[in-house]
Amino acid sequence: MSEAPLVVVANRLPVDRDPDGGWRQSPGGLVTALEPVMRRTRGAWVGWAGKPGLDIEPFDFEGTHLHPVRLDADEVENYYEGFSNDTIWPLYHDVISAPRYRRVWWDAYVAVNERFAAAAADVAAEGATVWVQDYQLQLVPQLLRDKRPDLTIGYFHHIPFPAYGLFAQLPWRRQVLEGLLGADVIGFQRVQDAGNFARAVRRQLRLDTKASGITVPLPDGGERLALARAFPISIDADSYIEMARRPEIQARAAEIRASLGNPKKILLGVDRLDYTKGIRHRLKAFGELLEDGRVKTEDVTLVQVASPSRERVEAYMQLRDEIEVMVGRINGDHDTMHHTAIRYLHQSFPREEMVALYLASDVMLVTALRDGMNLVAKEYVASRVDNRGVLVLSEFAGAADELGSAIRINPHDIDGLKDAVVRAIEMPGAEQGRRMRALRKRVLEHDVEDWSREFLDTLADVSRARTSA
Ligand code: GDG
Repeated sequence: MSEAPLVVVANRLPVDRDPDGGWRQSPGGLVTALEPVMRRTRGAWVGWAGKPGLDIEPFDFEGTHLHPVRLDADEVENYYEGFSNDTIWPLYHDVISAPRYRRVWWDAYVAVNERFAAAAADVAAEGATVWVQDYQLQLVPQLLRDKRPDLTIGYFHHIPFPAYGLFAQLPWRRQVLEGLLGADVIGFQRVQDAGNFARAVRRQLRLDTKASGITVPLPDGGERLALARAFPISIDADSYIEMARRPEIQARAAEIRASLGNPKKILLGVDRLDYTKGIRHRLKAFGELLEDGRVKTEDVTLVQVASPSRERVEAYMQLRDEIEVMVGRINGDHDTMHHTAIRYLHQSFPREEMVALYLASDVMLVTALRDGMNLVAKEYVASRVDNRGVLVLSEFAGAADELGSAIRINPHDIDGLKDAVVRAIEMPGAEQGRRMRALRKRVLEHDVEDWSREFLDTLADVSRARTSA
């Protein structure tokens, strides 16, 4: 047992198994964001190691104490693939795909959340701060508070929080709200998400909310104040700038362009293969532009990286089939011997290759139907050290609140999307530079370390106010 002053609780541990059986840091943004503070504070991280049925003893990894939580194969199916990814994910993304409400999934979700809460209660020192991450663990804040009232508890929600009319579908809506309200600070990506949460709390639990404060009743008849507000997440901008300046990555960008036959313009989409990302809408718009003759295969290539995701969930299998049929049709109709309309890659690449792709592309297409933030938009902008390139950005992605100099689109409006793509393709260099400089300013001024610092500072303020009250 460790006695950590800061504990992060997330579905996954910040490490992956490497081929020779050791551990290596996983590539995610959250891991990079928290690494410095974890190291400084000798923090602990509670999470699943990614393989079912494994009992792994706690161990130390690069200054962080890792505390694995075991999940059995049926729990991965019911808690993770079921309730998290087939109930909460579609419901919270405005029911783009129909959520499935299954009681066995809920039961597993409760059981697994209890296990995570118990593990966090074990490793946290007296008066420690615990930071719970994301929608797989919405019950953990209150479960943990019940066990350890001495702790300061934060929760960050990486995905959207839906309007009450949709949230109200959830058969366990009350339990979820009560679970989240166990936290002292509940962080969201957008102001709109925090507003939706506060509305749900008022409507469903009849609690008072004022600005971002929510008055939560205590079992002893007293009350405490929880804070629900926006903390937009960001990226480790410096590491993207550093990669984008490396000569070998710039050379790789030129090589990518050449291998596509040096088209005049390259359009790029980078997404997990997920129905929230609007990949079909993007392909439809591009296919119609080719059909209408407004763009030509010789001049313009769309590169679509669709990294494999949640491949055991039915809705994802279906989406993959639909997308691959669309790509096949468009390419069949428009490819020439020397040029392809769409270079489709159902693969994952190293970060360096992603940066080379960002540098090789004239237009980045982010057409999400709903997205908490969308880090790809920020990564593209940070990588464009040459102040060139155009970002086409859906207003339904959280990033739209910050990145006002992007070309804003509504992905449901296919004609509007087509016009935006043409405008991006034709945008003069001077306008690209003006817009890109403004976009970069925002991303560089607010990176992921600012995000974690702001969240943890706010949490510390709330905790001080509570103990001095
Ligand atoms: C959730 C929310 C929110 C993708 N393909 C490859 C690859 N990626 C990387 C990207 C980016 C990350 O994965 C994806 O982040 P996004 O933010 O775009 O989307 P989600 O995965 O849905 O993330 C989202 C986020 O949480 C953080 O709070 O912004 O709204 O849905 O970093 O670059 N990376 C590599 N190879 C790939 O093939 N190396």
